[in-house]
Amino acid sequence: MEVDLKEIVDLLNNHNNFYILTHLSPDGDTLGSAYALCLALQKLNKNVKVLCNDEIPEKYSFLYKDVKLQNFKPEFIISTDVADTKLLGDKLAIYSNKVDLCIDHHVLNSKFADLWYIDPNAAATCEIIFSIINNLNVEIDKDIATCIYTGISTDTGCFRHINATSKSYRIAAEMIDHGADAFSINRLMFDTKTKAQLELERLAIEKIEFSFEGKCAMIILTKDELDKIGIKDSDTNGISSMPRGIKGVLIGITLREKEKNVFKASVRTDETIDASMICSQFGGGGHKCAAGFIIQGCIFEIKEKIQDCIAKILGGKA
Ligand SMILES: [Mn+2]
Repeated sequence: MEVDLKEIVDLLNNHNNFYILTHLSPDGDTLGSAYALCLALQKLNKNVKVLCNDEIPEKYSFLYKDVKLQNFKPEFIISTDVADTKLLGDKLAIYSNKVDLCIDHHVLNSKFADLWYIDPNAAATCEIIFSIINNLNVEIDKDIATCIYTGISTDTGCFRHINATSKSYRIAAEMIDHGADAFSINRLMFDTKTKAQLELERLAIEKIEFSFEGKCAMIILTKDELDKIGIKDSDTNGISSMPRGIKGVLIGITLREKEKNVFKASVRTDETIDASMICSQFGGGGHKCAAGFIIQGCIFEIKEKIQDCIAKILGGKA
């Protein structure tokens, strides 16, 4: 059942022990949302714990440095920025049918929870969390502001993606007023890379393939190649936007082999093409210009399937 902000506030006020679930391969928005809400609820003297299937990459550690670690039995389970139970991962799968409230901004949210609040117009789930915290009458301090700013900035690609609205900027500006250090956050999120990430970029440039008269660019990276660089999977997200950034490219795709014959695809598109529609045909989803899916099989067949799908959109032959 759909709920509004007022109902969410009542639910939060009327419970005391919360788990907040985040999605696989956690990003700034799922973590920023979860920890902002966690900090706000802890200010109201509630017990809160944030859970993630995967180890949280070191670069996000500033988000939770002041979160209190508490042990308790959950009575109310929330998910933030999770579009489907598949994205909870194996370890959190036990909560799949136990989520009480889902807070999200993905258009194709599968409405798996008992209650949900989904706003596809929000650039980041953190924008929704901002409204919730305001309605809870919790004062936004530096730590909460840092979490909310990080989620909005990362989900908008530092305010450059099509989803960034004047509201995104306004909330971000307010977070800066509350102490969020925009310079340091953005430097860490966008302008800091490891040597392994640089090696990955070098490899990605070498392996880029163009098709459909330069309108499609695809990068396929095998597990062997990624292992050779010694890069952690959580550090590979940065290259997803690379193919789409090339002049004339309308659809950019990166395929990374996570385990033998299992590929994670990231699709980035021009605003005239719906990336989430492409990905939904392969059982995935996401946003209009940025989406993804997981696909299993021989890489040549996978490539062919993807190209057939793209041929329908761009017309012509690969
Ligand atoms: Mn998000």
